[in-house]
Amino acid sequence: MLTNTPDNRRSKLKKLLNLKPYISVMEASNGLTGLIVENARVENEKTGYLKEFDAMWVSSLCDSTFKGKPDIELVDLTSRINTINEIMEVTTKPIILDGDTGGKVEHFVYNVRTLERLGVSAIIIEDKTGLKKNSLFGTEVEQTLDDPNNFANKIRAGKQALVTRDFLIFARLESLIAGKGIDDALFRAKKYLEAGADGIMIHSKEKDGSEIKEFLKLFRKNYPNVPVIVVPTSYNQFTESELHEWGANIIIHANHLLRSAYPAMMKTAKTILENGRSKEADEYCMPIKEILTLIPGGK
Ligand code: SPV
Ligand code: MG
Repeated sequence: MLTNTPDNRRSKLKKLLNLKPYISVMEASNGLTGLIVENARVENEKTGYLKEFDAMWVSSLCDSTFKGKPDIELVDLTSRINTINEIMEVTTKPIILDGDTGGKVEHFVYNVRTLERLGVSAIIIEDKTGLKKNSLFGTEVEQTLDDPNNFANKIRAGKQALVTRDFLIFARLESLIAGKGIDDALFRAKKYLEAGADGIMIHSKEKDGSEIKEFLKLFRKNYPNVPVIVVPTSYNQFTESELHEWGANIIIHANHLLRSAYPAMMKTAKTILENGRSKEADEYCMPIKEILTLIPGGK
């Protein structure tokens, strides 16, 4: 039986940030992937230390893609909350929501309170405006940055609307994604932190990680203790501990369950089509007995 209240769950992220040098976060997009993030555990052969994920990332890319929709803020908050509730029903780890641009400030102040009440621990909003396009397109598509003062006001209003001290609002800097450079990102980070952001996320699609490393070096000179999130999808040759040495303390693996599930499912579908039966696909599938008992309580 899960014993978790919204208060209890919400406060877990802040506690973890105080306890651990860095935290490892994994995409969860529905009940089943939530269970994977909740339960996956590996043992270090030398130390015997068990490693598991600390928290869950409810990605806009993955939540949209699992619904067969593009990542353009088309899946509305009601639907995103259904996903969150589905995950919350069966798991206990803290949840960080990808809040896209956060929408209109007049809506944002309501939405943060709804999320806070549900027991979500944090929202990350990005400083873009207009029709949001996924950051990993970089400058291949139009990426318009919001006016820094507008975005700072959104953060300030969001923080003022909250009831508890446990719900965190992170400002996601899209300067590098939009090709505006490190100085622009540093300038904006200062503004957003002054407006009350609890931390920042710095994003990049460059493969060598050098602009992230440089940003963190400069940022940490002035802000040694502010939580900093990175999403090393493009520069995933670096380990969590290396990224932590650079200055990051929340590392999000943003889409890897979706990206591993899709090719596996397509392969099975094509194998059945090619053979007119499912026998040849057996080797790609878990035994039926195992799936029946994967979720306890079904028997
Ligand atoms: C997401 O997972 O939806 C994100 C991260 O926003 S990224 O796709 O890298 O922009
Ligand atoms: Mg997103």
